[in-house]
Parts: sequence; structure tokens; C-alpha cells
Amino acid sequence: MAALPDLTLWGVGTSRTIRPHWAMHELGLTYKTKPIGPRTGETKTAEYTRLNPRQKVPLLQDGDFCIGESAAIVAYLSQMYSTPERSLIPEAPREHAKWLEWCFFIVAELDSTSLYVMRRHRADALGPIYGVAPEVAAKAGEYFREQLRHVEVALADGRTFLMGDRFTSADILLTTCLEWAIVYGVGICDNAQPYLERIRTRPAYQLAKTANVALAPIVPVQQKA
Ligand SMILES: N[C@@H](CCC(=O)N[C@@H](CS)C(=O)NCC(=O)O)C(=O)O
Repeated sequence: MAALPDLTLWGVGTSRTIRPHWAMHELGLTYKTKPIGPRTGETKTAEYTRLNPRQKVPLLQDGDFCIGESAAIVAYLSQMYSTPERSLIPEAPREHAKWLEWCFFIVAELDSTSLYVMRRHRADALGPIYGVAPEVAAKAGEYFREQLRHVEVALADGRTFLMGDRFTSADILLTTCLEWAIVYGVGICDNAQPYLERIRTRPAYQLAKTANVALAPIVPVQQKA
């Protein structure tokens, strides 16, 4: 019998860290958590920097292999640990390519150029570190709403998930962005409302929510991400 994987996930408390927690639960994997939080100084220790020179969370250790970037971790887990019963990734080349297209779209357009720009420039978020810029934050929110029209189309006609009737890790990435947008008061598209309701009933989502909570309150320190 194959040995069980030795998985350790570093990071809790953010929209990015919940992604790999959720993928692990969808795949039924057992793993250890190192509940370090962002902006606590815990990503800057010598031990952590050796594992992840980028000094960011999340990070996955799979035996002696380390991988960072939440979307890359989720893709790695999906590829390595999907089974016929629990799969997060389409295998057929063109479906796989469409899955990849969604993953890149969500990370590039919804996360990095919209929500994360808002996070960096809102007065109540990282603005005090990166520069408070209400106009930039507002424009990034508008851009997010504009980009969501692609999600609106994908989820039209009662389609259950981004890739049709099968849940994939692209849905993990999308859900985390939709929830982030709601917290920021940006608002989400119509078809995303019932989609989110469906997703929130998934046991793995609920387990990930619990797993992603910091054991102690995250006390921020003033430093650049
Ligand atoms: N693109 C990266 C972003 C990771 C990231 O920016 N993580 C933040 C928290 S969400 C972080 O670790 N910042 C440094 C720190 O908190 O010390 C990903 O998706 O994993």
C-alpha cells in the first residue's frame, strides 16, 4: 500500500490561505497546519524564509517538496491527489485548457488587478502601508464588476459550476474572490448569488472555513507584503 502523503500547510486567515485548506478537504487529505498569519512577522522568520523566500502565505510542504502561490498549490493538489471519486481537475486536454483559462482569469483579473489593488489602497486595509488612494480603489472595484460579466455568462441557464456540472478547483478560486468582494462591498453578479449558496453547503467548504481561522487574533505589524 502507498504511504500516506506528508502534507503541511502554512498559513491561515486570508482569502488566499483558505484555498489550499479547501482543496485538501475536497480531496479528503489529512494534513498538518502551521497557523501563521499575514503581517504578524511570522512569515519573516529564518525558518519560514528558508522554506519560502517570498515570505508569503500560503505555502505547502509535501514531504521535501515546497510550493507557494495559492493557485499553484491548489493546482498541484488537484493534479497529484485527485482520484476518480474525488477530482478537482478535468483531464481531457481541451477541458483542462478551459479550466486553466478560468484559473488564470480569476487570479489575474479578479484577484491581482482588482481585489488586491483595492486591498492595497483602501484606508481600512493596506492603504496606510502602500498609500491611501480612494479613486484607485474605486476604479479597481468597477473593473472587478466589469470582469464579473464573464462569470455571469458562465453561470447562466442554471449552470451549477464554472465548468458546468462538475466542481473544480477553479470554483475554489472564484468563491474566495466573490466572498472577498462582498466583504469589500463591491457586490457580485446575479448568477453568483445562488452559485455561492450552493457552494456554501459543501462540507469541504465548511471544514476549510474552520481550518482557516487563526488560533490567536492576528496582530498586524506595519510591513510591506
Ligand atoms: N499571490 C499570492 C499572494 C500571497 C500573499 O500576498 N499573501 C499575503 C497574505 S494574503 C502575505 O503572506 N503577506 C506577507 C505577510 O503577511 O507577512 C498567493 O495567492 O498565494
